Amino acid sequence: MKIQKQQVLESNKSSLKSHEENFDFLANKLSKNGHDVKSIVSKLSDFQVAIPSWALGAGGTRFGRFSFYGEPSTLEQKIEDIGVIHSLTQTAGAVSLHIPWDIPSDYAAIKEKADALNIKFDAVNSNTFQDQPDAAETYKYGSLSNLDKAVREQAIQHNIDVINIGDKLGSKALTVWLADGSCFPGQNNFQTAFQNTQDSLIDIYKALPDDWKMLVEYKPYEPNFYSTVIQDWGASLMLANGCGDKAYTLVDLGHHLPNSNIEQIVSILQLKGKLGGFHFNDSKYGDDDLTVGSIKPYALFLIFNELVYGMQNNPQNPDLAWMIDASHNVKDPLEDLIQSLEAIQEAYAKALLVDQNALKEAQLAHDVVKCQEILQGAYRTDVRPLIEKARLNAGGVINPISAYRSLDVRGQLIKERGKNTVATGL
Ligand code: PSV
Ligand code: MN
Ligand code: MN
Repeated sequence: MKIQKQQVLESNKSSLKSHEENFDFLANKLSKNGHDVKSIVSKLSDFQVAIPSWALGAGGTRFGRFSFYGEPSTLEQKIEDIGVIHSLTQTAGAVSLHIPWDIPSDYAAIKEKADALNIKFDAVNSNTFQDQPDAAETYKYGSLSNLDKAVREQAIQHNIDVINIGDKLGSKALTVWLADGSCFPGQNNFQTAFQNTQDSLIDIYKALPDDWKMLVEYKPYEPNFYSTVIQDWGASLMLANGCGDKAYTLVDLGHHLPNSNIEQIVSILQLKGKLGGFHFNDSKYGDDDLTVGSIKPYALFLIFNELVYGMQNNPQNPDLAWMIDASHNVKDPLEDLIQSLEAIQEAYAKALLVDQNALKEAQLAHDVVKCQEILQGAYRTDVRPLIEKARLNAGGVINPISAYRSLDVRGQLIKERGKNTVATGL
């Protein structure tokens, strides 16, 4: 299934006029308030978010999994699905692979397919949270932190293999997320587990090409429920610093204890030049992996406000690897991803509307009410015409969900692939 240029043009026909009216009205208002609308729209067009290869099928829970049918079962098909989302939104120009789930059988063919769809290979993810069928050692009691040297060595080698696979595809970053930890007090020695993890990461880091980054993801619990070795940003930052300049912290929105101030975390990491990657999702309770912006859109906006500040003021921090890390149990995964992309663009656009100079002045004057007015003024703006314009300029559709439905993408996929279900999922 491939979306043709003609289909994009067709789909835009009926809503073009009302889009233009809405855009002109908003652009006029924003320009009068001193905003550079052209530059905001071009920033929105440039913003690209990686789609993880495991998010293209129904995820499921430990209680069950309900397929949407027509799901991709090969890497080629996963890339085709991202191609569909990217053609419509022009925001999903990258894929994040998980190894060993996505080892290409023919590298040249995969690269060609991705190139043709304008999709880049973003960070590659290693997997030491599952045992592989032919593996000599088990990760039941941890991987990079394991007390057993042979297990650590196997996990280190796996990460090095992932780097080599990513290198052949043009990836420039390795994301390490560990399930390592303990379920019961006394099960692990915290210090030994942390030190082993540091030493293992240093061994992996040594194999990192010069122009690569290592992204260290943290998570406070699950699948281990008493402790995790890399529990929070502090642990991640210590490990990254222990490796070197090319190692960074990765923030996943779902990987915090309730009420954590995530915007403050991203802000300080950027100040220190150590925020390397970002996983988007939303949650009510824990690592729920729900559609971005579906539960706490204002929190997302506040986070984006700090990210935008950092992108403008912290040259010491590198460009970030953006990825959606969500799971879909009751929605068509592709529709869910489109909604997530829309929510990301919305939060970004609103953050771009924050008048940073006025905010600084209000802060200097200790005018707390004004500070809030400035943030909420930006947040309350309906920025959808700006996002539509950004998509249109880049060759996408005005309304991706309605285009997806009127083109009957899922129906076509089921016709092509039948009742396939993805082989893997989290
Ligand atoms: C598990 O929580 C997880 O969702 C992490 O967020 C990783 O990024 C992802 O799996 C893939 O390993
Ligand atoms: Mn994640
Ligand atoms: Mn997660």
